[in-house]
Amino acid sequence: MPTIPENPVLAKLRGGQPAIGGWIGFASSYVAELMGHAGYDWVGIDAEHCAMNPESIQAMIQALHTTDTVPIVRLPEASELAVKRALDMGARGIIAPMVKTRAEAELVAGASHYPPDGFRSVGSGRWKFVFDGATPPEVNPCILTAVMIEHIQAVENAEEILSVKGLDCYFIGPTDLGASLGYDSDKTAAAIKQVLSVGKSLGIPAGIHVPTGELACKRIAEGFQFIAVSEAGRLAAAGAEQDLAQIKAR
Ligand code: 3PY
Ligand code: MG
Repeated sequence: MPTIPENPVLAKLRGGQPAIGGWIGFASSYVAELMGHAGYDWVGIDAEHCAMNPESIQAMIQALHTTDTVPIVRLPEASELAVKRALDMGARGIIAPMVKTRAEAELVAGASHYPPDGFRSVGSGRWKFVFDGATPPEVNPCILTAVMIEHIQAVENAEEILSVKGLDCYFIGPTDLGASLGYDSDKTAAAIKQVLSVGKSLGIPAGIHVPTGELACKRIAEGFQFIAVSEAGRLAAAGAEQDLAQIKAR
């Protein structure tokens, strides 16, 4: 029997613990390597909003594979092709953006699991290096499948979406959610609370993107587990601004 590497992020989520992610919004295998060595549980490679081609996504996944950090790709869109490509490149999880309906959630869950659990197509890709010797069905429980809740329509359909079999957690996008609510922060906070409560009743781990470590701590206290903090480019800019401010103030 092959030994399938456990997905440590899934182990944490299933054990009720937080799994803290970094986030990278530009193509750089070096930065992926740096973020992995920083010690995050997982790193989100953002293929939705950023200039990334398949080769750069694969190189970032390979760089993360030199560390214990789990590579997770935020897909450009919630489609079967996007799921298949990211997973065949060696990602051990996917985050599907802007899922608003149960049908979309079912598509994502089905596309990320091989038969008999889903309809993921069997290709070779980087399989040998990620799940050496495993059969397709053995791989299924090692893949993290997350849908984003980031539109008021998704909040309204939260129960239907979050009860889809094969989803391991959900990930709230507070910025897009706010945009769908007229940028009203009170309404956005209420919508986040509502999703958290639906998710809790269904027993599915909650995720969210936050700008700072301080806010990550607050969200953990509220019950969130799958948390991405800031973004690598923003962290670099903040460090540069802080240094320059100190020098200018001398
Ligand atoms: C959002 O806040 O809309 C996001 O997509 C965060 O990743
Ligand atoms: Mg978004």
